[in-house]
Amino acid sequence: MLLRLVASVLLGTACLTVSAHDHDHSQQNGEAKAFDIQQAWSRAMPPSAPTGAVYFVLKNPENEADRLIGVRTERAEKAELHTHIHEGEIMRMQQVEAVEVPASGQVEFKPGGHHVMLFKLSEPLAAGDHFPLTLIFEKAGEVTVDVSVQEQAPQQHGDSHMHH
Ligand SMILES: [Cu+2]
Repeated sequence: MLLRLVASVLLGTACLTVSAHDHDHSQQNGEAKAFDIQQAWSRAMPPSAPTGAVYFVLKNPENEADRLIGVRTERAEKAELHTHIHEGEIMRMQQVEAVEVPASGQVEFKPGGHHVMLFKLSEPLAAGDHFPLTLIFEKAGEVTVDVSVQEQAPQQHGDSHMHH
């Protein structure tokens, strides 16, 4: 079961990489375009939980790779970029310094993969809440998104990988 999850996460990444290159946005102007951050959500947690996780989809409109190098939010004392790595059949979380977003590509932050980890929450993450999260990119600078706290992952268009 665990192996199946790992396999589907890897496949998911491969699919995204391929589909990102299907679109040919031949932009000629040199103006900076805003980073597109979609479906920012955080899983609702019991009031006793000291930590939380935030997920989203990063879409890079530029013909140049960028890197997400930091995060911060008023909702938590500390926010870190995390990913999951597998050691044999075990998956565990690890902090990463940066996450590369390919030129005209996208990176999905989702359960079992990349996520933003929140430590020392100022308030519990209750379903229906919203809070701002600022993402810091090496080239694009800072982008603040509204995170929606919900019980379930948002429905993703065309996502056929279901996890239980
Ligand atoms: Cu984590």
